[in-house]
Formats: sequence, structure tokens, C-alpha cells
Amino acid sequence: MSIARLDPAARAALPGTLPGWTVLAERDAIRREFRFRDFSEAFGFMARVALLAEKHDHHPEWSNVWNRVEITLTTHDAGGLSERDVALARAIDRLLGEGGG
Ligand code: H2B
Repeated sequence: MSIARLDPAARAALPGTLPGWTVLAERDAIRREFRFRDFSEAFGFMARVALLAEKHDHHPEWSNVWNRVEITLTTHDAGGLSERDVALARAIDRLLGEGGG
């Protein structure tokens, strides 16, 4: 199923909507690094993100090194950023008590 890429207005709003996330220069994607006290906390976070991803039917590209989790979001079906990435990023931020509601 195809989905639209973000329009210019939504892109311009990204730093405000998702302050913790960086828009990548090398591809149309956003990325955030998360750090935890230890591996157990990092992996617990990943488990929660995995459930969110299933709920959203939208899945991260990610890596984990001990207490660090790096998450890259892009919409493969759109060939770049879409509202799905914004929605999942916001949901991930909310897991950490950020981003309001
Ligand atoms: N995740 C991401 N990041 N991009 C997609 O285009 C995507 C996805 N598509 N998760 C979904 C699954 C699609 O393949 C299924 C069939 O809904």
C-alpha cells in the first residue's frame, strides 16, 4: 500500500514536533539515539517499542550496543518520511514521558 511522503510544511515543522530527532542528510529519514542505565533497561525499552511498532504496523531500523539504542525511522512504502514516522516517533517519545499526551 502506498502512502504519501511528508509535504514541505510538515517537514518544516519537524524540529518543533520531534525535538529529540535528527533529520538525516544522507537519506530521507529521522534518527534518535537513546541511552539507558544498562542493557536490561535498553532491551526493556526495545521490547516496548516492538509492541508499539506492531500496533502501528510500522517498524524501526535500529541497533543496540549495551545501553544504547539507535532508532532510524523512514517509510519504505513511501521511499522516505511520512506521517507514519512522525506518529511512531511521537509514540516512542511518549514511552519516555516526553512529547505530552
Ligand atoms: N515499516 C516501515 N518502516 N515502512 C514501511 O513501509 C512499512 C513498515 N510497511 N512496516 C508496512 C510494515 C507494510 O509492509 C505492511 C504490509 O503493512
